[in-house]
Order: sequence, then C-alpha cells, then structure tokens
Amino acid sequence: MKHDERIAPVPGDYNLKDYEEAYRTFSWEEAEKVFSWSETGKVNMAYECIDRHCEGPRKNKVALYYSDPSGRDEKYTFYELKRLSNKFGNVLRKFGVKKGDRVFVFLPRSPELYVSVLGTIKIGAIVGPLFEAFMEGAVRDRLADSEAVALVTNPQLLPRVPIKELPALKHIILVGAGDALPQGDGVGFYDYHKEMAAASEELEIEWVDREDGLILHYTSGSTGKPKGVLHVHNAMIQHYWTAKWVLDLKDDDIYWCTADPGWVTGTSYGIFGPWLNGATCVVRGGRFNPDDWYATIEKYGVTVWYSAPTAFRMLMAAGDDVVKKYNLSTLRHILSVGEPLNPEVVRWGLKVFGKRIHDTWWMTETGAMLIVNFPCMDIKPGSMGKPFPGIQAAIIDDNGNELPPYRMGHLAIRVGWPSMMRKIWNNDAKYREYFRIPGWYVSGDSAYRDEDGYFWFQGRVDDVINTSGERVGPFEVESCLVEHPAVAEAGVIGKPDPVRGEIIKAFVALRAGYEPSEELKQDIIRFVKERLAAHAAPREIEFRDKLPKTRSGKIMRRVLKAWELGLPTGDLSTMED
Ligand code: 6R9
Repeated sequence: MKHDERIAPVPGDYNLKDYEEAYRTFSWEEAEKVFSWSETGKVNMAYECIDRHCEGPRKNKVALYYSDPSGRDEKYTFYELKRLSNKFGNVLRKFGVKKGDRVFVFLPRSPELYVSVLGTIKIGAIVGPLFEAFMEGAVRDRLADSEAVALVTNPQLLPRVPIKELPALKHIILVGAGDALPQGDGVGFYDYHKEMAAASEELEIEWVDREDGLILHYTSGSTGKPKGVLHVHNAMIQHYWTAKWVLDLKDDDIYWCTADPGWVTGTSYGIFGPWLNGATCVVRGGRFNPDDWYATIEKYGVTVWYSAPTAFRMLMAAGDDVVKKYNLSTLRHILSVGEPLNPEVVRWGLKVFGKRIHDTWWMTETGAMLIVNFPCMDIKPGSMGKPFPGIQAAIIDDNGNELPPYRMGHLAIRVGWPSMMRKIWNNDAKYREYFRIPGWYVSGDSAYRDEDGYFWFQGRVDDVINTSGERVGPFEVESCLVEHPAVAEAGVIGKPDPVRGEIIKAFVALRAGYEPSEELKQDIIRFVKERLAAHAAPREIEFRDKLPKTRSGKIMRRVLKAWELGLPTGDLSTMED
C-alpha cells in the first residue's frame, strides 16, 4: 500500500512555520511558560479564556457571535462575557455550590450555555455539558453517576430530568422560565434571567490547582454505561498550543467550530482553545442544513472552520450548486475531526472551496488534538497526519512492541501530555485499561504508519475485519465506497462466515436520485474490487435510508453489527434520532 497522493501547502504566514523543527525542539515544560500560573500553580481556565483578555486590547473585541433560525442574532465582547460569567458564578455561589461540585448544563447551543459553562468553571466547580437531544435515561445516567448538585436547563427539556431519581440534585436553573416556576421534589427552581439580573458583576474567582477538575464529558463505549471522562485545568496548555498551531488562529480570524459542547470538540475547540487565543467565535444554533451552514460562513465572513466528516459528506451530497449560491471567499483554513476523513472528501473540498481540509485525530479521553495536519505541511489524503510536537505516537502490538511501517496495530501514545484525562468517574478499572501496556495509552483505534511518519486510521480495534485471513480496516472500504457516484455514506462490518471467518458487509445510503437495485449492488461491488482489492470488496450490500450515527456524526458500526447478528445494541444514548 503506497500512498503517493500529496497536496502541498499553500505558502502563507502560518503560526507554525516548520513542523520538523518544532517536533525536534518543543517541550511541554517550555510551552507552559506562556501562562504566568506555571510559577504559582494557581489557575482558572475561565479566567485565562475570558478575563485575561479584558486587561488588554481585546477587552472590547467580539468573543462570541450567536444566531439561530428562530431569529436571535447577538454578539458578546470578552468584557461582556466576563461580566455575565461573573454573575453566573455568583448565582451558583448563592446556592452554596462550591469548588469540586458537579454542575450540568442541559441546553441547546445558546449564549446562556456558554455563560453557564464559564461561570461554573470560575467558581472551581466541574461542568458537565449534555446534548440537548438526550432523553430521560441518558440524563439520569450522567447526573446520577456524577452526583450533580445543580443543573441549568429550560422548561422544554425539564420533563426529561427524572428529579426523584437524583437525590444529589438540589438546584435547577431554568432559562426562560418566566413566572411559572415549578415547585417541590426537594429541589429549588430558579429563573436564570431573574437570578442573573440580581447578581453582582464582581466575582472572586476560585483559584484552583492545575490538577483540579474542570470538565466531565460522558462518552459511550460499545458496552455498558457511558464513561465520565474527567479533565483538569492543566489541559489549557495543550488547548492553547494546538489551537494556535493547528487551527492557526490569529487575531483577525472569525472562527467557527460547528460542534455542540455536548461533544468534547465543542468544548476543547468550541470554547477553550479559541478563547485562550483570544479568537472571535461563531456559534450557530439549530440543526444542520447545507444552505444554513453556507449562509453562516457568508454572514460572518468565517475564516477558520472546524467541522466533521459527516457534515462534509452531507454537504458534498447536497451538490456543488448549493455552494455556488454563497460567497465563501473568506474561508482560509478548514479542519475536520471525529471520524476518518475520506480522500474523496478532501478532493471535493479542494474543488469547491479551493482549500485543503486538514484532518485531526484525538479523543474525548485525550482532551486535545494528538495527530494532525498542519497548514505548513503536505497532506496525504486519507491520512490523519503526524503527531503534534511533544506527542510520541506509535503503532504497537498486544505486547507493546513497535511495529514497522504499514503493519496494522494499536494506535498508542506515550503517557504524559497536558490534556490527558485524569480519571473515569467512579470507574478506576476502566481507566486502568487504557494503560494496560506499560508506558502507553492504548487508544482502541487501529492504524498503521507509513515510511514518512504519517498515520493512517483503519477502524476501532473491535471493528477490524478478518476475512479469509486478511485484516481489513472498515474505513478503507468505506472510503472507496463513497467514491462511487451513487453512494452518499457507507458503514462496513465483518459478518461471521463459516468459510471465511468473516465476510465484508456494507450498509449503504444512496445519494439523492439513485434507487436501490441488484444491478447497482453488483456495480458497487465491482467498483471496490477494481479500486481497492478483491478481498476488500463487500460480499453483501444492504441499502438503508440512513446509517445509525452518534450525535458527533460517527457511524455506529457496533449497532450495524448488532442489527446484523440480532444482538442487543447496547447503550444508544448518544445515537442521533
Ligand atoms: C474528538 C473525538 C474518538 C474516536 C477515535 C476514533 C474516531 C476521531 C478521527 C477519528 C479517524 C480522525 N476519530 N478523529 N477517526 N480519523 N481524524 O472525536 O472524540 O468522540 O471521543 O471519539 O473517534 O475512533 O478513537 P470522541
């Protein structure tokens, strides 16, 4: 497997000029010196994101543009966010919420969500963001496991909070409650706007240790309940440097991260990374819709855009004519995370935006980007890129031996980087599993490295298919499938087979204008045989209107597999509707 396709960088004044040089000389000990707290040890993420900028020329710079399809259209400067988050911190303190307590935010993307997150962090409490689409079971699991004491939500979402089953929950702050505050159940209900109006703008920030808790992100495994991944304030070192070098944020950028804060991307790179760098962020409420998204880029003159393969694939499927209706000429830097970025999508991006899409690889557990494509380096379409300076990535076998180029194995990282998770809430055994090979963090992803040091994702380790003795990563097959003109999306699994061990089965969603047929199946199979390899071509294809996906856009192969085998699907709380 040789990868010859390369897309050279466009020369430019990037924050990171020379990757190889940086990789040789970088150290986290030096990198943390940009923060004065590296001497005192006392710190607060929300201060570094917001208040610090109010002591300099960014005080009246726009920190947040917010709009949504309902017609809200607002902007907030760093100074305004400082005052609002101070107020919110005071609201929580009035209720007795203190350092280390868990405060959950269950709201649609809105300014109130961002203010609540920042205010919670300012008083040293640990914030837990939830997707607004969560239903009762998902809300209960997370609030119960973390013993959250306070919740910010709205009257529409409140019925999904099973208060009686959450004895630790004492305070519920409702955004838009008006005069009709509920009562009872041993919980205090409050109106967000009234409390905010009455609260002081002056707040004593809680200065915490760098290892104190910051945020709790629940993420689903393939089995069992979701895991509460805890991050600490120290993560800011890596948020800051990755946002500076990978997102390449500069003072005049307009940056749009499309992720919801219910997903780690929406906090690490929708809040912390960009605001540590003093960048102007765009937040667009409402659901995905191609016209709406392009109009958002045009409206704000977005320059740096961080999104996900699933969104790019949906934009691609919507057709190039939609792109042409909008002026997207401000875009200068595009990035992707969450799933493998198909080469076809990278080529499409070049065609319609005239820009490369830069893939980045990381996980909820890693807290920040680890393997990336920098604007200053060649992109090999289909590759996740190279390790960020200060990160040692490797492909290892079950015993921890490093494997040579092109050998598929565990994608692992040498332990010790600033934004590493510090625990799995109430589950030490789960935490230790990631470190079962001494010296390494084992990601659960399967990948190989090429001779130039680029990493190539193959699938989750559990998803790798073994067909007639050949190991096949589902991603390569899926990427080939979406190159077929009729295919919008594809999910590939191994289906048990008495002769071959497993056979490759593909679930395919067709593009608009194509109808399922036996002929089309055969055509798609032939297409993969000719382009990839005979052994990697699906033996079975099933057409589906939609593929099961998480709210962050990941195709849930384990659900496809469970359907196929008629087995229980496990935890589905993070699945899209
Ligand atoms: C940030 C985030 C982590 C898992 C990860 C991997 C997949 C993420 C990817 C990618 C291929 C990329 N993943 N980025 N796979 N290429 N660039 O996504 O966190 O939701 O915890 O998911 O997502 O399988 O292990 P999280």
